[in-house]
Amino acid sequence: MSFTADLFEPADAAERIPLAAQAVLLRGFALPQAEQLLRDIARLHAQTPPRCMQVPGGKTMSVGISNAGAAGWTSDTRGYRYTATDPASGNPWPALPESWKVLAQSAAQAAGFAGYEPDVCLINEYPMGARMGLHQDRDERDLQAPIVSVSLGMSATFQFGGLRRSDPVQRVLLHHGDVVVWGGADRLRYHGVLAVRGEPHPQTGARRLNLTFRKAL
Ligand code: MD3
Ligand code: FE
Repeated sequence: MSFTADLFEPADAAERIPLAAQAVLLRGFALPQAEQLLRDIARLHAQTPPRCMQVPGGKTMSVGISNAGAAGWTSDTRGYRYTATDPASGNPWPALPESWKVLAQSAAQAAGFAGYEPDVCLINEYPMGARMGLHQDRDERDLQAPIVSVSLGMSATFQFGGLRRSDPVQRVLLHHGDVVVWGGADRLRYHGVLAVRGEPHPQTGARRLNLTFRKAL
């Protein structure tokens, strides 16, 4: 390949790191949009602030969750569900910004999933020390459609295992601007995030933010 061809390589041909048969890490894929995404998140958080939700066991999550889209993921002591409004305020969740949908669709396309139509985006906020225990995402109606995850701010160690909680886990460090796409059988892998630690990030301070796009309805 010539020198000029290298310089003008399309961004989505950048770094593709396979994690599993149908899961791929697109290193830095969202970097060009990162500052705009952070401005959008601040605007959405002003309408529906992130909240540490209770879970059926009675514990409270350390991750603050908000949502954008036609529905949002919520939890309380009675269980998990998607709701059209934020139970804390009664307000509808803000619309999924069109530019976010385009980003999720182009990442899905780059990972080999054509025709992706996400309708929901969870906005997870991890203050320093927050973590997410191993779990499966199975509250969505369509478990075939991929999940697209965008990491922003502080880096974190992502953990993914197999289809059983007891399966061995692999660890991968996710950085600002990284995108991961999970589809097919890999969509139901157990996964989680280790406690966020280290230096604050210049653009988010002592926080990590994560967007997960789903086709939930
Ligand atoms: C692998 N969020 O919101 S995103 C979640 O970084 C969640 O906030 C994590 O797990 C976060 O449910 C991880 C990456 C991710 C999302 C969904 C998956 C990985 C996945 C579904 C199946 C397998
Ligand atoms: Fe998850």
